[in-house]
Amino acid sequence: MKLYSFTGACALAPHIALEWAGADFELELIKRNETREPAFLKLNPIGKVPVLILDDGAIMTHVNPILMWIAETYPDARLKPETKGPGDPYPLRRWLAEFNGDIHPAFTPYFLTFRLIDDKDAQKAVKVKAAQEVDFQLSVVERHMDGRDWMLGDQKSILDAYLYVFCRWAEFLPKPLSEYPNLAAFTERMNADAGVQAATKAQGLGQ
Ligand SMILES: N[C@@H](CCC(=O)N[C@@H](CS)C(=O)NCC(=O)O)C(=O)O
Repeated sequence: MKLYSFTGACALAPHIALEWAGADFELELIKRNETREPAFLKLNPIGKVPVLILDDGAIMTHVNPILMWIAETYPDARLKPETKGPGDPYPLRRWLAEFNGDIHPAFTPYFLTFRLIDDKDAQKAVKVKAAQEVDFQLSVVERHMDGRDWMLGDQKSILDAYLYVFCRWAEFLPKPLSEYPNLAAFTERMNADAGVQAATKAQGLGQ
């Protein structure tokens, strides 16, 4: 099995989940601009990591289905609560949707402003607005984490791997992570985790 990522990208979330699962996998660390090269576009036509190539050659893309696949393939790692009925577990599904559909895209205009507009002053203005939107979205998670160690309470799950990526990205924004005390404490907990340490080291990231 092979996971494609570039340093610090959202693919760090499935990378951490694979570590937590004890999966046998290989990391293919590429450069961000390689995601638009023809060879990569054959794997994922939208030019984005993560891409997970399974041992039978099947290709999986997008953070959420990859995270769910890991949690379901390695049930002993208990990376998601048991499914007891239709739509269950709702909190997991709700937060996966919010992370991938709202918080993750809120960062994009901040980091990839050059894709939206050429003018440098306009880029600065877009970044100000984008940072405000990230703050609005992250504050929801900050309030949710009040009194919780992990997104789902006391059980670590695939959501925590994804949230950790946002906390790392937030360090690049004007409002320091220390102004989100619950998220800062969560980041410290994650930094102390062996699986997180293995993934960040493999991606060439410091802590
Ligand atoms: N909806 C996609 C979003 C993935 C995504 O935004 N990937 C970013 C890294 S965090 C990427 O590869 N960007 C490369 C680019 O846009 O050039 C998913 O869930 O995987």
